[in-house]
Amino acid sequence: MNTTRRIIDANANRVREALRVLEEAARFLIENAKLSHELKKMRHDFTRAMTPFDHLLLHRDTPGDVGTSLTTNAEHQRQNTRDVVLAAGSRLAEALRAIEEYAKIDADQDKQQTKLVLTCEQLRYQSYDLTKRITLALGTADQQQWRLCLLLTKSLCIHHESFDVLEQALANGVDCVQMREKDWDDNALLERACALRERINGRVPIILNDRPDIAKLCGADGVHLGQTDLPVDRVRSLVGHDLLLGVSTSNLDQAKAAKADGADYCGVGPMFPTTTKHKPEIAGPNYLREYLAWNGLPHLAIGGITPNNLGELVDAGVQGIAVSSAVCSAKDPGKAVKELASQFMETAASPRGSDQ
Ligand code: TZP
Ligand code: MG
Repeated sequence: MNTTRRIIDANANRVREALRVLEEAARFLIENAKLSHELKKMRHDFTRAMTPFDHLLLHRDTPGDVGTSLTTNAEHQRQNTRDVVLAAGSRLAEALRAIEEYAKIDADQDKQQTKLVLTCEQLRYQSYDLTKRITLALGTADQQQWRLCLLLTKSLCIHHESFDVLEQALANGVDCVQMREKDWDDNALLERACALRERINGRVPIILNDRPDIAKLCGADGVHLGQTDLPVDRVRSLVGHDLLLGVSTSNLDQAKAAKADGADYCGVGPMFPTTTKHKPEIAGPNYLREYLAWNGLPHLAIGGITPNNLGELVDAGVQGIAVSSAVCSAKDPGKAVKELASQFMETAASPRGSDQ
């Protein structure tokens, strides 16, 4: 019947369009080769199943379609890339289901039709899973480029109580705090994280080093993972979009992998020798330059940064830094933050040497 064929043709177009939207997200937004490949394969599987029905084009009657002028406001509005992906994912599943249902009519008399029904059913299940994986890999919707992140470690605060260091840092321009405590008991970590979150009280985001569980339990804004911590994609599926996810990287391959797996920002370093963390190899400002040319995710340059060596990073175009000992162990943490901020904040938005 012509009407059924028109329905299948219209929905086949929806499937192809929606798959394209998802493929572009996997390829260009998250640069994830595996997801791109899976979507491409879905598109090919669908095309193959539809080939015997190519003649359906003859039943197309767009001017006579009463549905083309029916749009809703929701169709014209997307808040962010996640909304785009969710809308495409729903459209894909709906269109596959519509083909599946209408192709069932008289399918027992037509092998190709039965095959189309089964393929659409399989693709629909795949579409649920892929849409979820793409939205997760897109990360949180509010990725930010912070300027000055304080890595707060209690034992490094040798001249002042750590909350005094925190207050002085906040008063002088720190716009993000990462709690970094190694080898603490879990209950002590949680207690400290809760106390820190209470003290910060929403003034800036708080990120937990290493531990997504503690981050969730204390209501932190994010978690920061190293290369040997839990895998980024697994943590992303564990925490969904509730937590910002940062990843330490020392080369561009690691940064690209972090992005493909759902990271929101990268630590980029170490820039200089540091005693805070054992790092036999220094990535250095060259890696920062490479990272900035890639332009993939917000960054925090890290490792041995002090007011004395920050200039080289500013020259390279750095937009955000994370510091620990230069502030925690300073005699005057407020002054240290001010010295970092003064040479950096005014140029962070437009790198030195640029005339914008
Ligand atoms: N990751 C790379 S270097 C580093 C971390 C956590 C240490 C940063 O501390 P500091 O004292 O600013 O060098
Ligand atoms: Mg770690």
